[in-house]
Amino acid sequence: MRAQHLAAALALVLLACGAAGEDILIKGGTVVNADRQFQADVLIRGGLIARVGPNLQAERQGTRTLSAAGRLVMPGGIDPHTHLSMPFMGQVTCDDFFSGHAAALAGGTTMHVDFALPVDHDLLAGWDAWQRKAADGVMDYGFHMAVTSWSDKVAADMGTLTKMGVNSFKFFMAYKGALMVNDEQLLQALRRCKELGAVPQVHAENGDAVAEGQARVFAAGITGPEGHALSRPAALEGEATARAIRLAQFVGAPLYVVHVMSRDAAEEVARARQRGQRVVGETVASAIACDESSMWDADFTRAAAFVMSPPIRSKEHQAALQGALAGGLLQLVGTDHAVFNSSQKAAGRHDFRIIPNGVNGLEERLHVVWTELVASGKLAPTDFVRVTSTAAAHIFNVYPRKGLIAKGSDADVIIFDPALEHTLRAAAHHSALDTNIYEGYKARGKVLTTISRGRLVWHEGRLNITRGSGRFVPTPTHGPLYAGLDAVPEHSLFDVARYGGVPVRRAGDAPASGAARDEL
Ligand code: URQ
Ligand code: ZN
Ligand code: ZN
Repeated sequence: MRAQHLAAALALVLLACGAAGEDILIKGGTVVNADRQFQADVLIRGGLIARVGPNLQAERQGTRTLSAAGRLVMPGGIDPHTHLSMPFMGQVTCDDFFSGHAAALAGGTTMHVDFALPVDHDLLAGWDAWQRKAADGVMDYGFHMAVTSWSDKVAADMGTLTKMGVNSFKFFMAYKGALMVNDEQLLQALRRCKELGAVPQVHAENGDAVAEGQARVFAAGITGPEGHALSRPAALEGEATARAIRLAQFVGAPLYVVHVMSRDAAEEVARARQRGQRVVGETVASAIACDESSMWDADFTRAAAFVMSPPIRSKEHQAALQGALAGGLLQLVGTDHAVFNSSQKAAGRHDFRIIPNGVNGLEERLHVVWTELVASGKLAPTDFVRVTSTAAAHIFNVYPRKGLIAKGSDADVIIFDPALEHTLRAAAHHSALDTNIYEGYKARGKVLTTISRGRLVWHEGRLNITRGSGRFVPTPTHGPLYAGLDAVPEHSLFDVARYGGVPVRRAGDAPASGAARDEL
């Protein structure tokens, strides 16, 4: 449904039911949290979950009772990785906070964390710009901030932003000449994140090698979307992931690797976790459900729709990522929803290097993850909730307010029919995008009802949303990734104690205290 049609159609139902007025009672379902599933009813009041238990009765006049018999009642999805109204590669992603949220809610996602970009490398100007963009929103959202340069002001502004409710900062190791930072800047930024108790996130691809790969592939006369896949091999993602992980180890900071698209990167995350390093691996829906062959499609529009970075990989990588998720080596699934419509993508009709990078997924994520991983028996429903909601709530420190069906949590709840089959189509989606990389995808399991902050916003195939009813959710620093981390001695990597300690005392050396050593 095109944006103007969406706005017109939805405007009609605006105001239908905005604030969380009436009580909602969900009867007869199976509640699924990340730790267990159980038969229970759920009573919702004033935007919060008031009761969870057997045989609950309506307590007030006008209570809306919904049957969930034979269905699952789960926490609303949390998408940790989106780009709404983002200026990038000379274009602006065509989903704004209104259409993006509409898509999310129709797909059972009730909160997302969007990447704010600095304006002219100014983080606070970026924050202001993103707050303005979000004014059109209709659901809960948080912000990560990207850091694309380094200076004392950037370091200071990171501190300021943590006081305003941002606890995560992203660093691009690719997009040379645009967003990319070098290792020296990355080290400074990692150290600053540690000081602030903030989550450092990396886009891990070797930007210098990618630039060379692009030049070589284009020079070889390969100008189409398939060139995008060829020019950014998985080894360049593996290398940068390993490098970022080791630099985080050197600084003693946790690390969050966004959009893990390959076995190479997943193995680096797994290896770090195996040696006890606090590294989180986030993959995305397109990586576990799509494969690179689509970029070889003879239809440019279809092929270009799949162009994102790091690239969608082969079926082998897809299987490895599904296995890593099922085995707990990767912790959560986002979307990296960054949509450019076919005319925007056509800017790169004869040069894959300028096709704006990004794919859709906000509305499809839960359906795709359920179909690929739960319906196939690779993942239990409780783990589904963990990788699509609870893990993000934990990592970004908003649990148990978010990511849980329990008394006192925000009433972000979905009713899900695990067996209902349906086909994903652009014609039926709520994004402003005119294509859909999941066109024709046969999904198992469907979100029938979405409740956002106690408001019935998606039900029986209809959206009931109010423009401007979105809400910023601050994400406080010093979340679980930092719990107990201060017990690790500051200079743990510089093993100053070995061989009798340092500095070594030699004849003629001036007497010195250990103070400098302790600054290491
Ligand atoms: O790199 C990202 O995460 C942004 C720029 C979205 N685009 C993409 O291709 N991943
Ligand atoms: Zn990225
Ligand atoms: Zn992204």
